[in-house]
Amino acid sequence: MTTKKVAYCFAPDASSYQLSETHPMVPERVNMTHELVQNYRMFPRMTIIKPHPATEEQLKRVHLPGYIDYLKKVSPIATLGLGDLYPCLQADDCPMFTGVYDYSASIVGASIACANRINHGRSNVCINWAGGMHHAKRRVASGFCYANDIAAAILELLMCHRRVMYVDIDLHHGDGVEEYFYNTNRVMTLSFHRFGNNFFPGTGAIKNSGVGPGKDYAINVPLQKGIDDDQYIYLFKNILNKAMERFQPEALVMQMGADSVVGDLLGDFNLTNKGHASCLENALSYNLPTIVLGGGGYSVKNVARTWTLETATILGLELDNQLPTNSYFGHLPEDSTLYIPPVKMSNSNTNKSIRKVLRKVTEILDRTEI
Ligand code: ZL4
Ligand code: CA
Ligand code: ZN
Repeated sequence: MTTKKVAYCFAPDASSYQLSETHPMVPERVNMTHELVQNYRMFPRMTIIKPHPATEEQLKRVHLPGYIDYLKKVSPIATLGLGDLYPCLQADDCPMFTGVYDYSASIVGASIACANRINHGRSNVCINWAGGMHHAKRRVASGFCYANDIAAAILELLMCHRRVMYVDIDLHHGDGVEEYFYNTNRVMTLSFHRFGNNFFPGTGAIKNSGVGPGKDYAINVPLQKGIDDDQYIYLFKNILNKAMERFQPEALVMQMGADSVVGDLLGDFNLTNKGHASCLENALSYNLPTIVLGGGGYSVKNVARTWTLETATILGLELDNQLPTNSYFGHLPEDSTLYIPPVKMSNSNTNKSIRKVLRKVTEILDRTEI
């Protein structure tokens, strides 16, 4: 593998907030990742960037002005976990909290900074682990996401790139990003997700594949609980390969939500962090300018393990399974290692159902034209 010029965007302010005392989304997981990446001695191998928060004007490119004005107005006075009565914010999932505007602006600012590095050719790969807020919509917060940093970064990339590929391996459907680009053929969205039985957000059926000029440019891969590394990687490689062949993108955005890894508090996949990282490795092998973003992930130590491993994957490094000394992990044996093994659990995906999904998705991609 040729070594890539890698930039690592880190906005300390994005990870210092709490959505509520008991919310499963814990921004601190990005600090945990940061410390592991540092203690594995990866910082000297990348350009470390401290991004600026997005401006109001930048936020309003992807959101309704009134929604951004509201976030800004309520932000300083909102109490932790209270004041979630506004219809733009969906109660328990997206509570109003002190600093919600600054939190959102710093995440979006970091993803835009990644896009700018790519646009100027200063980096081949740019990382923002605080990013990946794929559910946020133009006029509403959804699923723990207040501002859509991904749409903002893609818009920025579109200024310098004819076609942008978006790949989302978060456990959940990337509905927000899909919606922004549903009717354009300049962005292909490809999401792998848990689907069915009203699993959040409920969208992402194979047949919903875009409209107008965007028809056959929104690709959805619905999966069931218990999917293992072999099945997931098989689908990922085959579908991405076909999508790349048909779409010929000039830039790539990866949403690396770690709630698709085994043991997640809100998830029930059986994907190891090595399996998750091998999807990234495969995507990077296309040698496109790439933005790598975070996303979901609710068993926080596993999130830090996964994104640390993936930072190393981007750098082409092999990491020791023994975690370096750090302030978050204790000394128990199960707390001291990097790699997350699979568990014994029922798998509702059969090899037959996996082949069927591949066949149906391939039928759509066979119609995609550039
Ligand atoms: C919680 O414990 O399925 C929120 C959310 C807050 C703290 C205390 C309040 C308890 C699980 C989830 C009541 C919680 C009720 N607290 C939440 C339809 C729902 C309405 C809200 O990874 N209730 C909504 C959103 C999903 C729904 C997933 C994934 C984001 C991403 C990218 C977003 N919403 C049912 C749930 C808790 C909570 C415990 C929760 N919410 C689990 N799944 C959801 O894709 C970042
Ligand atoms: Ca997904
Ligand atoms: Zn998720």
